[in-house]
Amino acid sequence: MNTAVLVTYEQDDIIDEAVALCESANYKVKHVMKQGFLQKQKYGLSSGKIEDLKEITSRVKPDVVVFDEVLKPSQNYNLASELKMEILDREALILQIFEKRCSSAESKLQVQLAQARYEMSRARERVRLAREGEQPGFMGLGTFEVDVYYNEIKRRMVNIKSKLAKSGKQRQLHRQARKRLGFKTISLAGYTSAGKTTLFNTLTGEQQEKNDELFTTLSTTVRRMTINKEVALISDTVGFISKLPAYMIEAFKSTLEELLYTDTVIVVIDASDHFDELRKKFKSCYTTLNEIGVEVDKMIFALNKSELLDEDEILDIVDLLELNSKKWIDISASTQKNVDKLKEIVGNVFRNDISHEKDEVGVKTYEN
Ligand SMILES: Nc1nc2c(ncn2[C@@H]2O[C@H](COP(=O)(O)OP(=O)(O)O)[C@@H](O)[C@H]2O)c(=O)[nH]1
Ligand SMILES: [Mg+2]
Repeated sequence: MNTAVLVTYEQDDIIDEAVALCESANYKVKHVMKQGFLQKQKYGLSSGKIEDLKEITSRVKPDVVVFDEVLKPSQNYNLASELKMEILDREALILQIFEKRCSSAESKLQVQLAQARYEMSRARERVRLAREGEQPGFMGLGTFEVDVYYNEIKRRMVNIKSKLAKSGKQRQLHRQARKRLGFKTISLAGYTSAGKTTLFNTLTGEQQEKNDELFTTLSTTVRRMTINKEVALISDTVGFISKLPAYMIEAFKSTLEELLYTDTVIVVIDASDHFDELRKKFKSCYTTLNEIGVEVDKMIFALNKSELLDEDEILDIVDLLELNSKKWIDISASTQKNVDKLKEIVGNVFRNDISHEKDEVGVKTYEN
């Protein structure tokens, strides 16, 4: 794993998300610098803070600095020249996560398109700066070269779009290939920092050492576990991200396409979030899953971090999110609370025991 120094805001939930995003992109966060404001003209940070950051990076020696805001190319350039290292802004970080996790031909194209859009918006600023004569040699590019660069991205985008238009067929093939493995499959969905990876590790913990051929060929985000004494495959999907820019939504959705051919989706919810946040995240998650075509009967709603709440608070959340008619369970991925019950529910979905399951889950969770 590579290392990062993270520059982010002061609120806990924002910090948690930023750290989890870094981890999804394979960066271990070695230091977090918290700031009230990250949109200063020259560096994003104030000039005084640059000195602090320089001191930190020379001590920690990270591979990159992750800046949890969108940086203009000029700001990125200024920061990189001061710190003498690669700077990843929030959007570049998210694009790295998508790039790492796209599997089908179609989702690769969607991610390439988002990457091209990211570069395009930056190329535009370069063209503008070059034209205004402000920074003619900006980042080593002359006016002419900036135009060439801009046109090259444009051409690339047209090319990707035409490939995308033809890629519907491949999606189908990909889905069939997965099915042929012949195992039941579980996917984890939910917001970044809800606890998906922790749950993934909890659920697959016992199996980690067993390394037979077939399973080592699966990607690191797919592992085996046992449900009702049978092997099932579980995968940790790309998390939902707060403030995802509009141009990345299609790329994000395409990374979720495996949810369509999985047997059950565990929707991991951070039950310790404040009510407003909780409702907003749940709604966006649920709507998106519906939009991409995941059936509600396949979903199990796991209220995670529930060891931090009492029974009444949990029931309030169930009301708030209107989960009464759905399959839900309060769990804790870190203390293992109700993890066995969650596995039982998964087993029941596998058996297609849906109508019965709804009643049973309600009773079980109310009375324990
Ligand atoms: N209190 C509590 N914290 C948890 C629980 N599960 C995960 N976390 C913490 O939540 C943070 C995000 O977890 P992670 O699994 O990386 O979330 P992901 O982004 O959804 O994969 C980490 O600091 C975890 O230690 C839980 O059940 N209870
Ligand atoms: Mg994760």
